[in-house]
Amino acid sequence: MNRPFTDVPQEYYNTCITGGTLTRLHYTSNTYDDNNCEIKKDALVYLPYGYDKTKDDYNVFYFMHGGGGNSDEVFGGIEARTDLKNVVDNMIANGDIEPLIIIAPSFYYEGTTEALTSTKAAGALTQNFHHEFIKDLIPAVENNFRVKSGRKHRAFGGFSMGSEATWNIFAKALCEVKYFLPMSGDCWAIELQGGLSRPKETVQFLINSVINSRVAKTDYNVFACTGDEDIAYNPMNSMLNEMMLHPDFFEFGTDFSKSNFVYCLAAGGTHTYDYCYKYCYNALPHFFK
Ligand code: FER
Repeated sequence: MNRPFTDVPQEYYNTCITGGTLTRLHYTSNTYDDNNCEIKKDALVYLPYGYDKTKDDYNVFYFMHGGGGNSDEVFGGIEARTDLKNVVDNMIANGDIEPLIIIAPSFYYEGTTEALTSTKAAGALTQNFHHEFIKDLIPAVENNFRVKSGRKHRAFGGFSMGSEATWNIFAKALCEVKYFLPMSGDCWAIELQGGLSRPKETVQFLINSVINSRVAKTDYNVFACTGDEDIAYNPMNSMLNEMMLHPDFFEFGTDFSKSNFVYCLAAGGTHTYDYCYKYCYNALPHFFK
């Protein structure tokens, strides 16, 4: 029942003549912890080709980086030094997806120290990110860009620790987001790599979150990706296998026509952004339908 993984066509890595632009969004947030400290945050923003010429409102994909990263990481800064922008530009140009806005925020903030090197400490930040997402980031995006409002126009995805952040947004902000793209990372709500060590409790935590949010099974879609040579393969695969035992909440299929959950496994896929961008190529055409 896994969805076959498709590689990105080689020409999608080339510069696209109808490319979008990157800009930066600055906003104010809070640590939302005992320090209750105001913090300055920023996100890198991808605006599709033609954004300045249309009056259209767009769907939004929130894309979280992995451990040790920052808001520049997934696009390679405003200069677009990674492959992501070319891949998305070409997907839009070829009609694989509708033009969309991509927001690359960060779960770190200035003053972050040990969480930059400790994944356990980073996990505390990914599990706190929903406060900032709901209270500050979504409003800042909606105040500054022409985006469609409402959960069916929002997707959240991320790589590695950004995948952990994605499971947390699924658990804590399901009322704000319909589409999820966890890539190469399990949910650490119970403990570090709990998808492997405590799959039953981890999945029960996610089920309880769905029940508490009162969102119907037909109203959330998860496209989970990893590779069989990825360091996150065992934790994520163990967790997804446990999820398959709960079709009342997670019904696996090869697309979202009759199911709400897709597991896309790349043979030879490693724990790298190269594969992460390929997962975006596989997933994004299934969102915002
Ligand atoms: C995982 C394996 C590795 C995972 C995260 C990592 C959230 C992160 C590794 C790193 O940042 O070095 O299953 O899930």
